[in-house]
Amino acid sequence: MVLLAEFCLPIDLAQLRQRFQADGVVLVRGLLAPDRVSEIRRLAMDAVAARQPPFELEAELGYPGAPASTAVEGGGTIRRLRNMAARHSEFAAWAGDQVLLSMMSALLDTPHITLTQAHHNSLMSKQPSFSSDTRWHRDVRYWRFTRPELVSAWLALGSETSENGGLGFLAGSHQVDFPEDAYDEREFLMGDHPLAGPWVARAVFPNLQAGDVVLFDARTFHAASRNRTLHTKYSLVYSYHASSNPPQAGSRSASQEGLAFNVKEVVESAL
Ligand SMILES: O=C(O)CCC(=O)C(=O)O
Repeated sequence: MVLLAEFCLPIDLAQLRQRFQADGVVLVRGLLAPDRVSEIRRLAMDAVAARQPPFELEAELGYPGAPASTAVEGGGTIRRLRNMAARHSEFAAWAGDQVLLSMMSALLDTPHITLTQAHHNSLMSKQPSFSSDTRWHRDVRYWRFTRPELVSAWLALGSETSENGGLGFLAGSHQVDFPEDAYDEREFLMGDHPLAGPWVARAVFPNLQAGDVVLFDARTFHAASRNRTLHTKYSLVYSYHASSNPPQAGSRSASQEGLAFNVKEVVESAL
């Protein structure tokens, strides 16, 4: 069975970088302390319940399992809240967490990194009854940066499994170019394509606990099913890029200014 490379505190950044370069995905266990995770989860649940914009509805995206339109039962189900880092100091603190930023800096190979606000800066709320299946895709399919080099940090705010729609990954797929006919009309990778099939057969769906973080390259294929439990799954996902890798002018990726960090300064001020 294929497993993701796992790390725990204190992180060996050289090892982390080596495994990340090879697999395009690594798992860090227990990165965020339980009290901070609980507070983020509480605030996130309040924000979903209060339907604070901006957000995206399941029905707007229309993935398999989503309500057919916003007018039918469940049509108002929120899939994700956007612009999380700007919503509350707790969310901002996680975006600027010095351990997280140190890892990002090692993976992106620069102390000057930027958190996008145009894409994954989201609270994913996968709700029972009306959530959907997200088929195999890589995030750079939708994003337009000078180079396709971004890293996402997926923070579990509770338990994540295949049952409640936890993410699965194709480790090593960040280095693979599949032919055009391996994708369907919505640009999802088709698991029954002869070149994609062997990759999908080796998919890894890690079980996560609150405070675990998956770091994955924006080129790494990932997927998730709908939530088949009775409880909403909450996850907070942020994506970072080197500040020297700006979004392409005029693209959606450039629609909002990112939040820039100098990781050396962040680490020094935490000492
Ligand atoms: O939670 C999911 O269904 C998948 C989320 C995801 O992969 C994405 O938004 O890019």
